[in-house]
Amino acid sequence: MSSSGRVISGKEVAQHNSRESCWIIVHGKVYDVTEFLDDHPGGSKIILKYAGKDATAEYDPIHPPDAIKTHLPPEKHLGDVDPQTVLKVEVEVTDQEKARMDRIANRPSLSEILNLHDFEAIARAVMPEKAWAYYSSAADDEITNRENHAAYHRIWWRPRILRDVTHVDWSTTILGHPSKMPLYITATALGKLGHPDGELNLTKAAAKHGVIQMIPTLASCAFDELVDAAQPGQVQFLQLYVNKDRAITKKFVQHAEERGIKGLFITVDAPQLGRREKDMRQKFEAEDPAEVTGNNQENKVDRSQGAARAISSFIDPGLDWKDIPWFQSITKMPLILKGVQCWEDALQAYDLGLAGVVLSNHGGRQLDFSRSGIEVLVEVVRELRARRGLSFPNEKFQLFVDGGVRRANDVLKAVALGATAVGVGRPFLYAFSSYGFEGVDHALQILHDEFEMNMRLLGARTLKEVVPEMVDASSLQSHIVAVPGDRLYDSNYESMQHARLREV
Ligand code: PPY
Repeated sequence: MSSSGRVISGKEVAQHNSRESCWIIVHGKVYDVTEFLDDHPGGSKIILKYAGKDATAEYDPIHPPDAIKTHLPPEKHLGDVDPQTVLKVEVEVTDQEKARMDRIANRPSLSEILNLHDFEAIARAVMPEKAWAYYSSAADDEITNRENHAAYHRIWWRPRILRDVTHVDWSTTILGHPSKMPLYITATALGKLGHPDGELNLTKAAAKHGVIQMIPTLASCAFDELVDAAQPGQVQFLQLYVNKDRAITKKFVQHAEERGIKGLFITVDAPQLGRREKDMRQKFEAEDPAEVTGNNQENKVDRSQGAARAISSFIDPGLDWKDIPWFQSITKMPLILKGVQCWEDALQAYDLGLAGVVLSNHGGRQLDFSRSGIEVLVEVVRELRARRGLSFPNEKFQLFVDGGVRRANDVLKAVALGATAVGVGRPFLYAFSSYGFEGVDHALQILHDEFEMNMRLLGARTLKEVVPEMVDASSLQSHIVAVPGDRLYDSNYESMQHARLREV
């Protein structure tokens, strides 16, 4: 792509280190970003920090690999840098960073990690603060985020006894494709914030355990890299953020179909990004203190920008039901709406001939006080049965749930209530952020073991025997019942913080 194929010395690049002339190096290529500075969704300041230098390490986790190629005209691609001559960016290792390195060295061995909560506790201790803030943050007061998990506490089992459970099998099919468990790895953005291999960790672990990975639009790894890394026959889905420029979306969707993606999950709950204050505060506190004093409020700091908001401007808030036929005209992949939150919308999706819906509130990251997916599931099953005579799980119109799942026990409750499968997101992020591929591998093994035990204790030999009669969900819609607290979950929950006085 470099316009000239020219080799440029690091010394020459280093001279272009100002707002007037700003060159940066990413993956050995030199780019002139001077005219792009004010258009950068993350602000100009961060680019200027790397002006004249190699920005690869900062760039990688938060940009899709082809972002520069897409956004910078070819004439701004100046050529290749001579690797011998690149100035190393001196990164000061703070005491805080040293302490984090110590914590990484002192991680427990994987054999001491007994459940998915454990990964979260370790991830919180070892991840860079910004990355932790981005992954863990949720909307407003994070009520929905916590409710997603708490809702499972209002469902209790009615197990059956004296059934021969020597052999138990919790495998299933999702959109017609085999899955070893009734769960899939749902889409979560910016995997390289947590680990240098990003979403590749998930691709590899999904292959090993026979589960399906949903590739996110905003993966840190390139889409093709994730597809190329799949084993022959490995099934992958794609999550789609719809671009304001429909030509871009069309190209992406059709490319995905050509590459063998087996289901398109269109995100419908994020016309605007939710307000994730943990993420926002991180960014805010990382700014130059001189600019955020009470005396200098000329809005030099854009307080609205967490990591996520910075890159969300391409998403189309104009997406509408009337776009659905267009999607149906550009692809034969099954279409699923991800982020449905009431039966009326689920019914409309069914009537339009879609393949299913994900009952989800985006991990509590969008509208606070949205109900949990598992609560919405009950009303969707009830109304679609009453109005269209459907029974669930249903091959033709599949219901998925995500949010708050930490144990196979949670997953099986959703299956009993009619879900085909459940999406799990953050726990896998925490698993690879703390232990890379082996972490995700271990997380899936834990879930495997939990499924085996729970199936036996429930008296269910296959998922067909995990039926509505096996659960008491009569309190699910009541938001005030007292149940024992989940200490593991609660102790991982990091309270939001108020704004703080400056240190004097
Ligand atoms: C999220 O953060 O909740 C996402 O879905 C990913 C994302 C990241 C950045 C912009 C928009 C969405």
